Amino acid sequence: MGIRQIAFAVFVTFSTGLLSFGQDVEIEIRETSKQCDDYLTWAPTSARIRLKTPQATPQDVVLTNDPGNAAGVPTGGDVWFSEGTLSAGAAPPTVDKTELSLSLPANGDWVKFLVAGWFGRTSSEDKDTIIIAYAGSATGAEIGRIALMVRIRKNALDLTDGERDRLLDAIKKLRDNGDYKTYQNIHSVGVGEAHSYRAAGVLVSGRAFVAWHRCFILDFERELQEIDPSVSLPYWDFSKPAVHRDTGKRLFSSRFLGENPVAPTGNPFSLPPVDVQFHSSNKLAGWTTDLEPPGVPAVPGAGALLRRRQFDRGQTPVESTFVSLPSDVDVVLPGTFSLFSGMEGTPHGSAHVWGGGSLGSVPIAVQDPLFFLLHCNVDRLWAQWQRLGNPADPRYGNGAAAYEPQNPRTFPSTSPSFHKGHYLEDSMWPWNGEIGSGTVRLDDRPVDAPGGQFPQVKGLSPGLKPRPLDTFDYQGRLNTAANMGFGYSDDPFKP
Ligand SMILES: [Cu+2]
Repeated sequence: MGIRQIAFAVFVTFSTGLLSFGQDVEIEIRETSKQCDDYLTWAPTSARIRLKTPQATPQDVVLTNDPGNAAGVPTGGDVWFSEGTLSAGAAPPTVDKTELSLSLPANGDWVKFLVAGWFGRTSSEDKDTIIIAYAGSATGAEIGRIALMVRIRKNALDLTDGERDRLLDAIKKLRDNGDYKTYQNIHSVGVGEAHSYRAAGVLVSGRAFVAWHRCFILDFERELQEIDPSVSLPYWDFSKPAVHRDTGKRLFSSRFLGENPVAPTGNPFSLPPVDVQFHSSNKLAGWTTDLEPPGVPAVPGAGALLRRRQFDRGQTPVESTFVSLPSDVDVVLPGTFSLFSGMEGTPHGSAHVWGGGSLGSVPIAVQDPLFFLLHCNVDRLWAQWQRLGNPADPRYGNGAAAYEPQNPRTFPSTSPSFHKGHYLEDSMWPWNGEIGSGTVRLDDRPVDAPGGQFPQVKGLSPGLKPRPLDTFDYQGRLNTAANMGFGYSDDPFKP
C-alpha cells in the first residue's frame, strides 16, 4: 500500500515537472532546510528524513550514494551513513555504511541519521555528492534526493583547474572587498599573540602558535566560503617537490600561486627577491603588497608587486643545498607537545624564509596568499601529530592534556615564559576583543583587535572567542560539539 501510494505520488510530481522526479521525502543536513550548510568533512554530521505527506502505513526507505555514471548524476564525492544521533559531550557512533535502511513513520515525523564524507572520495564541484532515497529497497523507486558536498582541504597539487580558479577568485574578491587586509593587520599587530618572540633579549615561547593559526586560517577559510561555499583551503606540502607526480601540474606556476625565475648559480639568499609572475588570466595577476581595496590610495612605500626568492620550489627542499626542511614523518614523531612546538622554527619558519619576499617576514607574511597554503600544511602536520602520537584525553581529546602551559596562570610572571593567550584556557586575541597598550609585557595586548569575533557556522566549533583548548578535537572525535568543520585529504576521522 505504502509503496503504491509513493509510486503514484512519483508520477504526479514527475508529470507536473517539479524539481526532479519523486520528491516524496524530505532530507535535511544539519537538520536545517538551508542548503548553505550542506557541506561535509570526514566527521559525522547530523541529518534527518521524513515523509512529506502522511501515509496510511510507515514507509521503508534505503539511502544510497549516487549511482556513479547514471545520466544527470555527477561523479563527485560520496558519503557513509549510520543510524543514530550526535550528542554534545560524547563521541559520535561509527559512520561507515554505504547504504542505510530506515523506516519512516506514517505521520511524517523526522527520523534522524548520520552522514560523513567517505574517506578518499572528496568532491571537486559544489554539491556534486547526491544521496538518493529509494522506496523499500535499493532497487525501488526513487522518492527523494539531496545534493551536498564533501568539502575537504586537499594537497594544492591535487586541485582540478576549476577548484584552483575558484580559490584564486575568492581570494581576489576578499581582497577587493577590503577584508583580506584585515588578516594582514591581525597577523602583523598580533605577532606575540600568535608566535614565539623576543622580549628584552629573552625568547618568550609561543605555545599557542598552532592553536592560534588553526583559528586564523579557519577564520579566513570561512570568509572565502561566504564568497564561494565550494572553496576550501588547500595545503602546500612544502617538504616535497611542488610538482604533481602524474599530471606535472605545478603550484608555483603562472596559473596558480605564481612563478619566479630561478637563480642560475649561487645562493638565492644572497640575491634580492624578484617579482612573481602571473598569467593574465590568473585572478592574482597584478597582486600588490599594499593590500588596499581598489580606489584607496596605497600607503607610502607599499604597492610593490609580490616578490619571492629565486628558488625552484619544484625541487625537494634538500635538493636546493641552501634550504633544509625535515620530512613530514620527522615532524610528526610522537613526543611531548613542547617538542612538537619546535616546528614553529623548523619546518614552519624555514618554509617562510624559503619563500622569501613578503612571506619571509612575519609582520608582512600575509601579504602573500601563499601564507594560507603554508599554514594549512602546518595545521595538517599538527593534525597528523595529534592522530599518530597522542592518545586521546578523556576530557579534551587529541593532546589537550599534553598541552602546556595549562591553567592556572599568574601575572605578572616572574620570568618570561608564556604570554597571555597561550595558556590552555585563555581566550585568544583578536577574537576576544581585548586591547591593551601594545607593549611586550606578558599580560599586555595589542592596541587594536581587528576583525571582530570568530565567524560562526551553526553547529560547529569554535565559539566567538576561541581558546587553545577549543582547537584540539577539531573533528569532534571525542566530543561531537568540538567539530570545527574542516578535514584533510590524508587524515581520516579515525586512524
Ligand atoms: Cu607562519
